Amino acid sequence: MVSSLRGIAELAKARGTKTCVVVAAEDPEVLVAIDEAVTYGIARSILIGNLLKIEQAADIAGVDISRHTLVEEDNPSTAARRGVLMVSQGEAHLVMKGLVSTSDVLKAVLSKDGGLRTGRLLSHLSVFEMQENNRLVIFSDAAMNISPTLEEKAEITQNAIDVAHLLGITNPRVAVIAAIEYVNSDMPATIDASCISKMAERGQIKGGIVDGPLALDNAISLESARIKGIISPVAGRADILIMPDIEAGNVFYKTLVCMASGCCASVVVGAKAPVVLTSRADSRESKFYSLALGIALS
Ligand code: COD
Repeated sequence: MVSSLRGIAELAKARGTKTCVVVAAEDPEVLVAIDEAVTYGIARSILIGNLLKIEQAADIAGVDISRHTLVEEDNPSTAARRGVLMVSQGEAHLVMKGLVSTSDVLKAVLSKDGGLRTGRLLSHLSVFEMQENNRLVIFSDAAMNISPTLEEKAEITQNAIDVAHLLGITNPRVAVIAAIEYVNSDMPATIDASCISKMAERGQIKGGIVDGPLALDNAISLESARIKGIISPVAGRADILIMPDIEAGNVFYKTLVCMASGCCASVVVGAKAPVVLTSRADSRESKFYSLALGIALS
């Protein structure tokens, strides 16, 4: 079982070198991450973007650009579409976002023409280390599905469970998060959470132990769960946190990164290939581990 972000990089290494296409690659921090992945032996790279700006960014980053294949495309959203098309045509195994908006990349991925649709729901997930417990926790969705319906939450949950399996977490404990741990009809997230929990009991979601609603504290802290008297196979020991909507997911993500110096690996799953979406706020380490996660899953 993988229990650290370093372990994700080792898993990627064990899976062999993969070709990653970086779209709008004129970003020094992204170049550092892809260059490190090349050095670590997990990636070959294709950089699409404005070549002059890529060279300038490489100078700033201290990256030797001769180790990377370059493709000229000045317009960032066209670069996103070209990069996604290369993955859909089998020329690369995964795509990583550079200096282009998240929604431009996601729109290219969702395009019926040259995109990476599979018929499944695509969802964003992040993996972070709980250092005191020496284990990984996955949370979803911080960046793609804005206000998921009950059915979409079920698919987000299934996607996260499938990734947990690939990380060797065989029967992950899933907490469906709300503000409180009781069903309250004034809080729709609590109703969805209890339905997701029942759907898993009935086999509509497979491969994990799902419980909710749980509040964040009693999902991850055994002490909080004990104080509240919650009897649950998940409370206090969740491997996966399913967030009620993008606001909760994104605020949780940014809180970890900006206020708790957390390091996360993040990727969009459910498409034909992983899509690595990092945000400007992410550290270099987070960008590298996101790439490693994408490679491990591709
Ligand atoms: N999985 C599979 N198919 C999808 C998904 C999904 N998650 N989302 C939309 N689709 C399909 C729809 O069924 C439809 O066929 C087509 O894609 C277009 O659907 P729309 O019109 O709802 O989608 P768009 O193009 O308007 O928006 C999709 C985005 C993913 C771009 C949108 O949901 C979005 O902007 N999400 C938030 C992205 C963001 O800003 N994140 C930043 C946070 S840091």
